Order: sequence, then C-alpha cells, then structure tokens
Amino acid sequence: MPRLDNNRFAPLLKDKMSAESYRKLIELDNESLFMFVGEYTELCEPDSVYICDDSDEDAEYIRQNSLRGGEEKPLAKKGHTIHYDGYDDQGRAPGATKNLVAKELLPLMGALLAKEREEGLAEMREILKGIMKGKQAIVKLNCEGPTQSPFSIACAQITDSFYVAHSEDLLYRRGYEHFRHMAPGERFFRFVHSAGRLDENGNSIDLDKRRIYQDLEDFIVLSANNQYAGNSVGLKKHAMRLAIKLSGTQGWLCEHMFVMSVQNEKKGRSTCFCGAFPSACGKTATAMLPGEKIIGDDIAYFRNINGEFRAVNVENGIFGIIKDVNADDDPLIFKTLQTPGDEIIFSNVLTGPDNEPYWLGMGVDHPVYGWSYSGKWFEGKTDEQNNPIPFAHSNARYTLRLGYLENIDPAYNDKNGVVVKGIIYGGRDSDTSVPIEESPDWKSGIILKACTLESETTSAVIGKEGELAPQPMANLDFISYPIGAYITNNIRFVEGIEKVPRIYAVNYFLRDEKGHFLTHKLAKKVWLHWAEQRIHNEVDAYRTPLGFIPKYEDLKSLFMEIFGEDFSEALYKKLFKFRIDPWIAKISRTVRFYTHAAPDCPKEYFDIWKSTAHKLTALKERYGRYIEPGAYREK
Ligand code: SPV
Ligand code: MN
Repeated sequence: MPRLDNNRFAPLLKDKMSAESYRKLIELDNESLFMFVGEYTELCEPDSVYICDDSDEDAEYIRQNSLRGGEEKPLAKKGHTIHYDGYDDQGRAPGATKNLVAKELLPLMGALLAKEREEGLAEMREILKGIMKGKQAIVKLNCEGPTQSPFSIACAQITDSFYVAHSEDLLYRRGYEHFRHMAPGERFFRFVHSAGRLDENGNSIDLDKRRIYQDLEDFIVLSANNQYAGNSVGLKKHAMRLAIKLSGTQGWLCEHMFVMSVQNEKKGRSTCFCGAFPSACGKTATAMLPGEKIIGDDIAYFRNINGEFRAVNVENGIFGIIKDVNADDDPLIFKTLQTPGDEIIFSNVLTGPDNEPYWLGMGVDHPVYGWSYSGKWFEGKTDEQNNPIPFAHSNARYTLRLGYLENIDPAYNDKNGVVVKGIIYGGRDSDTSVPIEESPDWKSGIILKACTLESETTSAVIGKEGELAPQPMANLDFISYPIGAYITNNIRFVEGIEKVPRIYAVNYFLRDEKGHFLTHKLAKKVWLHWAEQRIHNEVDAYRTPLGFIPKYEDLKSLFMEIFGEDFSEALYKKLFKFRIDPWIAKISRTVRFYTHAAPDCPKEYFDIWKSTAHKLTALKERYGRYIEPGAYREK
C-alpha cells in the first residue's frame, strides 16, 4: 500500500505500532483514518498504539489488559468484572461538556451546551498534549447501527483506557470489516479519549480538566480526564450528539429512545414501540418488560425507508442503571446479572468480601463492609460534611451484550430496521400526567407530549437531584443544533410516511397524598398493551383535552389477563382524572423554558402552547379542577 506508506505520519505510526497493528491499519487503505490516528498519536504521545480488528483475539487482548492494569477486577462469577470511576466521576458532566460551534451559531444555541469552536479546539489541544505518555493507545473500529446497512455510521475511537475499549466491545457492533467495505472518502465519526493522570486506585486525577468537546463541523469528539462511560465511550452519547447534528441536515432522526416490541400472544402479533424517557425514568425497565421483546434500550435512529417509519437500535448492548434492579421489578435483567459466563462489567457498586457485587435496591442484604466507589467502605462511613456515603452509587451501572438476554427480539439486527407503530414519551412527575394518553395526531404529539416532557433530575447527571427540569424529547443533553429547528425536523420527519406511528405520553410516577406510588412497577405492561390494542383499532377510548385515555373496562381486563389482578374503578379514577391546574402550570413552565432555551423556536409552537393553556383555563370553569375520565366533551 504505497499511498499510505508515503503519508507524513507513516514513520511515527510504524515506530509506535507492532508490524501486525500497522498492517491492520494500512490494509484498510483509508487515508482519513490513517491521518486521524497519526494526528492524535502525535498530539497525545502514547508509548505505543494498538489497532484492533474484529477478532475475538483482539477483544480478549483488551479485556485482559483492562484486568492486568487494574481498570477492571474479576468478580466471583466467571466473566464478571468490576470497574470504579473516580469519586465525583460517576455521571455525565454537563458543566464540562460542550458542543463546539461557529461563533455565529452561538446565540441560537440557547439552553444547549455550546462553545465557540476554535477556542474549544485550542483548549483541547493543550489538554491532550502528551496526555497518553506512558500508556498504550487502543484504536477500535465499531459501527453505529447494524453494519453495512442504510443506518450504519462507522466510528473510530482512540482511547488510553482498556475499560472504555472493553465497554465499546460489549456495547457496539465491531466495525473493522465495515471499514473495509466503505466507499473512498465516506464519512465516519472519530473519538479521542484519555483518562488522563491516574491515582493509585486508577482514577482520573485531573477532574478540573475534565472536558468533553464535540466538534460538530468535523464530526470528532475529544474527551479527557474522565472515565464514566457517559463521558468516555465515544459511540454512546458523543456519537449521539454528532448523529443528531448529521441527521438534522439529512432528514432522518436520532432519538434518545428504546426500541422494543409488545407481544400479543393471543393474536400472534408483535408491535414495535420506541420510547424516550429522561435518564432514570423507567426507560430500560420498559424496554425489558417480561413477556415482551427488547431491541435496544437507549438510542434509536429513524429513517423513512420506502415510505415506512423504520428504526434500529444504534447499540449492541446495554449500559444500564443497576439501582432497583431486583428479582421482583426487573426479573429478566436480574437473572442475567446472576448468570456466570456472560461478560458483564459492573461499575460503582459494592464489592463484598465474597467478591460479589451489591447495589442499591437489589432486594438482598448487603455486606457491612467491602470496596466501593468511595474506596474502602464500611457501614456508617461518612463524607467530609458528615453525610452518610451509601454502599453503592445511585448511578452504578452494568454493561453487557444484548445477545445475553433471553428476551432479545430476533429482528434486532435487521439491516432495514423494524417498522415502528408507536412512540412513547415518558417523564417523571408525581401529580400531573396520567399513566398513558394517546395523542390525536403526530404534530400535536410532538408539541404537547414530546416538547412538554419534564423530569425530576436524577443521579445520571452530576448535580442536584429531584428538581423538575424540562426535557424536550428526553434529549436536551444531546441535542446539538438549535432546538426550534430540531422540533421542526421531528414534526417534518413523517412527511411521506404512509402509516405514521401513534404518539403516547406515559408517567409511571403518580403518587397519592402520602407520597406512595399509585401503581406497582410492572403496571407499565398494561399501559403498553392498551396502546398495542389501540394501534390495532381494538379498543375505544375517552377523549381528554389533550388526547385519548383508556376506558376502565379495558384496563380491568388487561390487569386480570396479564397479572390475574383486580384493578379497582376507584384507582382508575384517581389515575386517569385530568388534572387541570398542574397542566396549566406545566405549559407555562414550557413557554418559559422555550423562550430562553430555544431562541429559534417558531412562534407557531408558542401559539399552540398558549392556546392550550387558555383552553384549559376555560375548561376549569366548566369542569372544576379535575375532569373525570369519560366526562370530557370536545365542543
Ligand atoms: C443516560 O443517562 O441517558 C444514559 C447513561 O444512557 S449515559 O451514558 O451516562 O448517558
Ligand atoms: Mn441514555
């Protein structure tokens, strides 16, 4: 391959790589890839560079090195390992995360994380200079979506963390062969990550220099001085921000959504739903419902393929929140997490004296001492402010391949994706939205169900927990171009789609006056089966000011059929009454939010929110504070 051998980086790369690695790189005959590896090898100065192909030998090389260097430690069960992110590095770090955009675009970015591009790149060059000294850099090629499909986006990651490379091997489809088949000059996403200087426990020291900068012009993300996968694993949230930007210019969508199919055994049919929920609001639990089939739990690409609304799961694994995963609430994941032989990385949970992992809400007694994200842990341990340190972090996670799950949908690898019939938007509120409501149409679904989504903040993001925050499409942290245009692209995506999916809003978190949840965790299965029946035009519904809700009898039958459980009419009325005041308040928060968050938001959307609030205010005169299910009449 003389062409690349003459490249200005060839001598450097030959020097840093084994002959085998160099051969793997040069065989791909991809000049951009060669330049990318060369440029960042020159800047980051690793001692050596290892190029991975798709072989199991290379996957094992990564795994073994992660263990050898102490980034992961073996747990009692075969294949299970534990990784600890450093203290204060256990969630996404929005303060350190920026979308790098041209100066002219900055005023339109509103609430989005943004920084002037040239300034950001210069800052990163400083931080990355020599950052990999003393370490090996691993170059790993993966693919977003099934390989060689209309959805595929090839990705190249350089990292000095074997844990990050190992996570990518579990979470994404291997992409070396995909690169081999790419057309000359075809775009791919590029990621550079360094954990930076490490302390004696292998944790990143320079958290003050933690940065995650996405260059949206060049489709490259630079990440330094962190380990938490949401900050370090290129193909996850970094690629998502790049894909959102790219999709916005190409007419497809990248959404923060699970993909799953509801199984109606009686009718012998499988119906695909996608759902957006902010972090820790029941997304994985919905995707993993017992008796249904999972395709993915976090990120979906949507494309119009021959007039059909089709989706793929971008990923090949799950990086899931482990808190509250127990035998009763999430039986399938719980069982998988106990299965020896499966390759599973646990992170930020307690390692007990028996070398088993223990997490919050596991449903078993945990040991009174062990090793945890705060180091050596013992019952009663407190931090500097005298606050108790829990034995495991509330954003502790598990990382595993989807293929380990017994409920995987056989369609999950289909190159053209699956046809989507329903879209769900789910937030977390204790007193506003009903458990499930169907939107009258796509556009109002986007404006009144997706754009009004809010959530109480959780530990998936570093910062204060429990505050109500707007979360357009559950995607606020990942939208990478002005929000108004993003909403419009969502609305317009269905132009030319023959059968437009129905949109549903769900809320699993309604509480009674004493603060107790009104339904058990698996009740979501009933809401989904109701939506499935609606899609197949088998159940009627009551009109509400914002859409349609189930009738009592239909839910009663479903609770009986699915759980053998009685569902009382009193509970139904409590759950499904339309709460006018909280909705008016929600809409006024929405208007306030978009006014500052989305400077490019079209007036039309504000008009819809404002007229909805007026309509609700008028309805209060007629119905009082609540509208009982079935009582509402459209004028
Ligand atoms: C989320 O918080 O939405 C996640 C985990 O999926 S992270 O990778 O941290 O974004
Ligand atoms: Mn997510």
